Amino acid sequence: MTVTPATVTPTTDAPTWPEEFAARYRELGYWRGETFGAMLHERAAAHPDRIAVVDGERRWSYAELDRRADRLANGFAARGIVKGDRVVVQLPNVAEFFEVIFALFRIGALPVFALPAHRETEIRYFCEFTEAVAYVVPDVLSGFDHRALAAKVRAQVPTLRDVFVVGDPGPDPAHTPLSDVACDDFVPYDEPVPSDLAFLQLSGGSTGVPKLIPRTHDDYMYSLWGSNELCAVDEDSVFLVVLPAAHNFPLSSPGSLGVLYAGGRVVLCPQPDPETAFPIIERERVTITGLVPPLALVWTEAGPTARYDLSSLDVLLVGGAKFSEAAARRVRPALDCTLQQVFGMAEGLVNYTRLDDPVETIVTTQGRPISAHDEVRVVDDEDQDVAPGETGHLLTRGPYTIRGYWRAPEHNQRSFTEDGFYRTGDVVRMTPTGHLVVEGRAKDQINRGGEKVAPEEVENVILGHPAVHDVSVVAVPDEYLGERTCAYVILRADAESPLKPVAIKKFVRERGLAAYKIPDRVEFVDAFPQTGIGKVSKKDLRTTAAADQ
Ligand code: OOB
Repeated sequence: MTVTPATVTPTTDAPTWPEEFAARYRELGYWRGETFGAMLHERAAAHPDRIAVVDGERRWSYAELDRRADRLANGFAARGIVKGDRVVVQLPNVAEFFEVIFALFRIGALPVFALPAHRETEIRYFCEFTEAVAYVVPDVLSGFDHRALAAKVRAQVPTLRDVFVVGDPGPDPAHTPLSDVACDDFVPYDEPVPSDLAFLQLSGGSTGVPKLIPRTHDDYMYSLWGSNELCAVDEDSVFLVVLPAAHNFPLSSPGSLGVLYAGGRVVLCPQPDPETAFPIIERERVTITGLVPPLALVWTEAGPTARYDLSSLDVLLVGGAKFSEAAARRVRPALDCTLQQVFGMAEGLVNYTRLDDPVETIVTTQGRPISAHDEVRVVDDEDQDVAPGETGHLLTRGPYTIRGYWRAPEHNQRSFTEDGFYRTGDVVRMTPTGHLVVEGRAKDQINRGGEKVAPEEVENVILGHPAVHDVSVVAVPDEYLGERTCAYVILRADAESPLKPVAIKKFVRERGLAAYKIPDRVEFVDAFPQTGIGKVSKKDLRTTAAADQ
């Protein structure tokens, strides 16, 4: 009997690559037909004793990680979690993060990658929207009790059957310690195929609620080994996870998953400050890591006087937000390593400066795409290509860029062209060598040092305040973070005055929004500047906000 190779698994949840593109990406060897579950099995078979994950004093070999993922996969399957189910995973940089996601990958359930900073509003939305069957949390993190949050969300979301806690599950009988889930007996499950979805990543977002990004085993795996080639990652690489492990940058550019693909070692860093990270770099002989620009600034300041041996560090990736040329120039003198700028997005496209690019290119551009088959267009407002070197909107499609968000058909019409290009919302220009320089942004998003804030999401929360008539949230330039947030608020005529800015901040916090979304500044105004057609002019508000600093 001949078995036809699996094509792209059709799903009604999200548009996928047309078959001719999928066939091309396979023929070109980009999609190798691997799944994450099988990949880890293979690495464990090839080099069982090599260390895969280091978390403090814990050192898991590839065999150990593989065994743990297997046992947990059995446990999840025994609890009725099946292929295609969604599981919200909100874990900090701990070894269990990998155990959990590989177990889910194995049974084909989709991790939904929440960040540790997310609070009730976001988590409830992820659980409700994805109809998640389980939620994986730490016990207490930075003084915040995630079990209490889980109990609240579980009471509100009927699909949510299980809460798994890494650490102490607390008194709630509905919470199961993760350590009790694993089981040795094989429980049969339906395994995913390479064209299946592997997980849902979060978009930075420019809308009222974050969009979910469906990534397949095939496409994501390509972004990993494609990145590995450009970042010189191999089995001797030691990657330090400094940023939150679930974010696309530290996960895949080349990130922890890229390094595991290569058979290297992943070291978890619990906090991003130099006092925490530098001794770990020394002890573990870390060779490569990734930072957002504000952290890169802190590290370069601390580097020259550090009491630790950082000489093992070869490559420092910086991305997530624009890294200024002046700061970029300081990296090598301060840390004695090669800077690699990375301009990526959870939707797909990732650009890197090449390790052997001239220094001027490394410090003045945000790199060029991973793949010769990443199609990149720079267009004007009418989607017409601009002249070479001119600035315009970046559109892209390719072997690891999604063709649509998950369950968002209307939004997809706006975010993708008819022929499948993703509208990144970034304003760029391309140099003669094909490198991109990020010049700005057309999307209504604030980039707070790499953390993305959708003004509309914050505005919707503030509008819920009984004293607020209207609100507009904009970016204010900031030397350290690049941008901070400022909320302009018009109070109701009958509002009890005076209301203090702190009352608005407190309200946003109490509504359960991640701390990085709480406005840094709140200004009360009588009216908003308007555009010619009577819409709020965010451009004018941004100018006012910048001038008023
Ligand atoms: C990364 O991913 P997201 O999904 O959090 O954010 C993507 C957006 C981009 O569209 C762009 O607006 C901005 O973040 N961005 C940059 C940048 N890197 C990302 N803007 C200017 N310069 C850069 N170097 O942020 C992300 C994903 C994978 C790798 C690296 C970053």
